[in-house]
Amino acid sequence: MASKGVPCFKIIILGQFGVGKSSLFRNFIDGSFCPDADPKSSIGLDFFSRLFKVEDDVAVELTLWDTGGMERVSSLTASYYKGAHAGLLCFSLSDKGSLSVLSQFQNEIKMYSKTNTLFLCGTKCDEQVHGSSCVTDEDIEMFVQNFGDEALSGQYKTSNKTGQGVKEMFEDMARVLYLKSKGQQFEKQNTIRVSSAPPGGTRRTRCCMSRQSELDL
Ligand SMILES: Nc1nc2c(ncn2[C@@H]2O[C@H](COP(=O)(O)OP(=O)(O)OP(=O)(O)O)[C@@H](O)[C@H]2O)c(=O)[nH]1
Ligand SMILES: [Mg+2]
Repeated sequence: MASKGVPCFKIIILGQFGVGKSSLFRNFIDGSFCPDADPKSSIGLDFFSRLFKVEDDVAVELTLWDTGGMERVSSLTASYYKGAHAGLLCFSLSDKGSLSVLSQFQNEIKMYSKTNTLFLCGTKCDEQVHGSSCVTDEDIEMFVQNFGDEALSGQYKTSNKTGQGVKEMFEDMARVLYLKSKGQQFEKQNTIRVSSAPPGGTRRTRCCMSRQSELDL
């Protein structure tokens, strides 16, 4: 349920199949990770809201939407995009192809959501190894240049498995959306270059729980 008087922002997750969108969604809900997630098990839109503190006495509500794999059975419906304040473009750091396909979402999100706030998230940084299919910093730089640096309000590197960068990413997105909504300047975060090693070893791998969204928009 939307909290009274609290600024609310709808964020939609976009990206190729298997990059970890639903895992990120699950992480957002309760910090859990399911290594053997069956993508076929989640067909249908889902959303979940959480409060984030952005200033000493100010919190904002982020409502995160996951396609639940709907794009496999139909093109993403306009209702998914409708009213979104931001798009979270996800690619896997271990799959070059998943980065290049992201440009296709740029037009769709502009057309249906009328927002120009986009964030870029490289997932699976725990598995980034040096192989020809892995995404390098140069690949990302080139993508960002072609995409338009000004079009991105933040770039992050995360792992759903270890939890690296996930909490920080959502906190930063909340801050950016809040400042943007007030017409204020903000400093862009770019954690895309941080070391892929998790700071304190691996985090939890508490297994998946299926939780329905509590929000009734
Ligand atoms: N190593 C590693 N595996 C991950 C990570 N995130 C997701 N996975 C695995 O990647 C696979 C796909 O994850 P999903 O979250 O289902 O991906 P998705 O983007 O929602 O996939 P679709 O719904 O089919 O589009 C699962 O086996 C996850 O366990 C991560 O950060 N690290
Ligand atoms: Mg999914």
